[in-house]
Amino acid sequence: MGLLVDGNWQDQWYDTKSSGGKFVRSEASFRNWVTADGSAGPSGEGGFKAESGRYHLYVSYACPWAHRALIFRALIGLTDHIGVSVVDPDMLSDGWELKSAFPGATGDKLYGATFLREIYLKAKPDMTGRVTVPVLWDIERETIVSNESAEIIRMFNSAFNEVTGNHDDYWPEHLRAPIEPVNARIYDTVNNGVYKAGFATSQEAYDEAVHPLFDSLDWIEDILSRNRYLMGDRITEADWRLFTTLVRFDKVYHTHFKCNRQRIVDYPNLWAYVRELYQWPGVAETVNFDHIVHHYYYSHDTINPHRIVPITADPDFHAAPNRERLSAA
Ligand SMILES: N[C@@H](CCC(=O)N[C@@H](CS)C(=O)NCC(=O)O)C(=O)O
Repeated sequence: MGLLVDGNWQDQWYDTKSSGGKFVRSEASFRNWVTADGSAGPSGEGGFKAESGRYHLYVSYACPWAHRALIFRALIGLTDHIGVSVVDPDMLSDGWELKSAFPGATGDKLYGATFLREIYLKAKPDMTGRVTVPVLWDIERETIVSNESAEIIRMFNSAFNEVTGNHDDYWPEHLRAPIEPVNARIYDTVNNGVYKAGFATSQEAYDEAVHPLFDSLDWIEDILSRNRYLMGDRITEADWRLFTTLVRFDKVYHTHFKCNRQRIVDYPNLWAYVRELYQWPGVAETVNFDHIVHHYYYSHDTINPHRIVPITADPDFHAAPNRERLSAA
């Protein structure tokens, strides 16, 4: 695990000393947007027009942020238009590696690179920052469009409509304002909350993360006892953003990150909702539990120094969710 400093790799773990034992996630470095006509998006520069075959995704099946991008690629029908390279599940002293020995890992399909940092350095030779997945790569300009999953899924949601002919909308105009506070709470206390609990190096930092996490799961359980989806009858990006954390929860976060007040299977509505989303067409193919389990337990030796990859429970994600009753007729 490490990061790039002026284009050079430095092997170091997250610094929690300067933050009282708290894990603080860095901002993503590349924030351009693919748009239908190539005009600039809400941040970064223009020149990234939506075209079939022009873009490539670098992902880890283990990573919940990269998983969002894989899900949107599947939902929007982008699989024939945007290729994918899957990194090796283990993230060790060289960071993400593009090896293909682990089943499901593909190596680098574009350049045959060994490490993901080579892709970052191709985009920015003097790069300073973390080498994270997902990465949306522009094959034409040979640069990174974006490494921020929240923005990649919004590009996928609408920029490629003319390319795919798919107009499904998971960020509809009338829900954009009310989605924001839901996304913000879930990001802070759930998606990132599990990491803050897991990577905490002081009791205070752990307590500060784990209680809000379970308060939020209780809050979501209550919403889902009345609503089929977070925003009501309609599935939105808020649900997919939540799903990638929930689907990993019982196998990884519960044990490895000490988020163990309850499991997701202990919440009737959350558990049925995760199954419904898992069974959504195209989604199960984006979930690879071997990568998920191996990555976390093996990569984080600060938390699991002997790198023992445990057996994990096997909840039945294929059981019927029976949530139709919550939809308005
Ligand atoms: N803000 C980013 C976060 C991505 C992220 O932190 N990915 C993790 C994997 S789950 C990573 O690549 N970490 C490597 C590192 O921090 O060095 C996003 O949502 O796209």
